[in-house]
Amino acid sequence: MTTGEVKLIGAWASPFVMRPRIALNLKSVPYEFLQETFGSKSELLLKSNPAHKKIPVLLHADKPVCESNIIVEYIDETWSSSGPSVLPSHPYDRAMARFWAAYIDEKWFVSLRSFPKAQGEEETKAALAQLEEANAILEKAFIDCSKGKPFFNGDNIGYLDIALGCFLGWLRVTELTGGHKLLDEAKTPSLSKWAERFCNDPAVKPVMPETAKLAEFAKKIFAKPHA
Ligand SMILES: N[C@@H](CCC(=O)N[C@@H](CS)C(=O)NCC(=O)O)C(=O)O
Repeated sequence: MTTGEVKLIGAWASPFVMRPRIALNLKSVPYEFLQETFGSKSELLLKSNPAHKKIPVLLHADKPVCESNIIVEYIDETWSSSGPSVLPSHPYDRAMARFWAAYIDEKWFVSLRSFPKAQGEEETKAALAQLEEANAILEKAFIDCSKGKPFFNGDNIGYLDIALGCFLGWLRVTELTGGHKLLDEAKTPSLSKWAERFCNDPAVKPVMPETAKLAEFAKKIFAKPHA
């Protein structure tokens, strides 16, 4: 195992921060969790990620690595001999995992985020339809990638499981506050069962926020004018 002190700049409620936390758990890498305070940015964060000024940032022997999916890849490569592989071993499967991870951030998450912003019946219906379409696309991606196994990555959770699963806490909060089922077992049965398995994984459970706690936090941050 590569030595060097590992620190993670982040925040408990951030889905993007969950990604490296899960990867570090999978690889059994101990780390110091440096939590940012909501609404302000520490000097260390600004210095470590001057391009985006966003969390997460991994500090490995004081060298920063930014962008959650890039950090997950870095963790997989750096601690390659420890724990299961996070990225698939075949180049085609790796390309597919990266493709779908980009789809999740650029399309699926954008649809999820637009749901609470929708105003009135028409907009809510349109947002719901958009998210349902993205869910159906991911249901098919799950069937293709998992090849009958429990996770996108096969027998163990991996890159794509982490890329999507990190949003499940916020998805539940959005369901709770919006009063709509957003991951429907009748419409996306494989994805719904996968979500349950993912949340119960020992690498995920300790970092997945409780829905009630996250909902309370959401109330606080979205009540602020510029949240
Ligand atoms: N693409 C980035 C997104 C990171 C991100 O949006 N982080 C949020 C917290 S969940 C953040 O730092 N927001 C502060 C800001 O936008 O200034 C990644 O994957 O790491």
